[in-house]
Amino acid sequence: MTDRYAPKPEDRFTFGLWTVGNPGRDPFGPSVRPTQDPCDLVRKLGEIGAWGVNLHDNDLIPFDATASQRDRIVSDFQAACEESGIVVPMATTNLFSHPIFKDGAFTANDPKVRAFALRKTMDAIDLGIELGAKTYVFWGGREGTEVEACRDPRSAIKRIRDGMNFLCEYVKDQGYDLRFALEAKPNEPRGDIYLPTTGHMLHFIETLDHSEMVGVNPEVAHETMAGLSFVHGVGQAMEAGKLFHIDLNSQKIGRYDQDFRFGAEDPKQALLLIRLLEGTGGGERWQGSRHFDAHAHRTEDVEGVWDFARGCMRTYNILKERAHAFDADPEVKEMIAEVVDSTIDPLLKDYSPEKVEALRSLAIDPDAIGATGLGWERLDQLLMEHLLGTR
Ligand code: DIG
Ligand code: MN
Ligand code: MN
Repeated sequence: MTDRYAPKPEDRFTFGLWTVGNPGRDPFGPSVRPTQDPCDLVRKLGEIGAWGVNLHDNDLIPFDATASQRDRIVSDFQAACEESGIVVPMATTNLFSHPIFKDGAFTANDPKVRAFALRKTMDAIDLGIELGAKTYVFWGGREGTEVEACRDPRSAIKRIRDGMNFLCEYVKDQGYDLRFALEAKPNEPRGDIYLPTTGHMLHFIETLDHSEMVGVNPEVAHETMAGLSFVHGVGQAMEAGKLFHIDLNSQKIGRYDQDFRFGAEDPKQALLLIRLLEGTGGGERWQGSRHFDAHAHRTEDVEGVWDFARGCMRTYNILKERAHAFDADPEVKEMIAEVVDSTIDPLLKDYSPEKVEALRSLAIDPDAIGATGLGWERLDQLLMEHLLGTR
């Protein structure tokens, strides 16, 4: 019997090489799993039903590889992707591992570091294009401070803007079909990271020379670390037409960046997010990759990593079924139907002096309205019943 939750290509599930290849190292202990060959990872991703794989430049190409080594690695990787039916929708640059970036990449005080970051990113963009990527992520993991006096935060923002404007021009000059997606995180590995939330990124994007080619890559764990609603952040990005990519995982609030298996800690929030992405509650289905930027616990061996990967995709599809059922529920539809008032609605936008008069003459009884219950407790219980499979 076919498993209705099994991943299909049209689900567009993707994983980073760094996720399923995570060796289980953490700040308090060494790797617990062997380093995996990227081509083996791709073949296994194909086996378990993933659609695509994403990568940082150095997930595939060693930092000190020669040009000929690079070309052979790329050729072997492309062959593995081809034979596995795996695409590469997104690429990004590792601007956080090598010690040169220990005080930032685009924001570093040393112009030589900023120059090196630009050069490395251009090379990594070229690699992403060669592999077929259409989205390029920027996560500024080292763009931040512990010692705040080391640089003016205004200088840091200006340096990031200069770097983004330069790289947008590079992409346009090369004729690449590529969009940028900026990923926010409030802290870790730096004490404080610049542009810490998706909201900060959405504003920053509007200050760029080519803002039309730049969007956001919100991550569940990162917005949650900042104490924010991920659903609201994604909703704002979608409403602005700027949800260019998404990093799915799960997170307990008030912890380090846990990057747990999707839905593991927060199935209700995951269900509410899936309603947005799948459009069950309104709007179109979002067409981007369902990218899992997550990794297995350090307790796991290699087989446990693939249990983790299967779990990410399966949980998504189970919750997708619950989301469809919830938004098809007649009682839910009635409770959340848009309230339309043909007299008042036109008065609420598109100012005119006549509308001022009309608003002031409306008969509104604030006490009567204030005394009316909304019924959201019942609605939230219906969500829980669908989530728990009892309705
Ligand atoms: C961490 O959340 C970051 C890096 O793993 C990568 O640069 C980006 C792409 O998903 N997410
Ligand atoms: Mn991420
Ligand atoms: Mn993370």
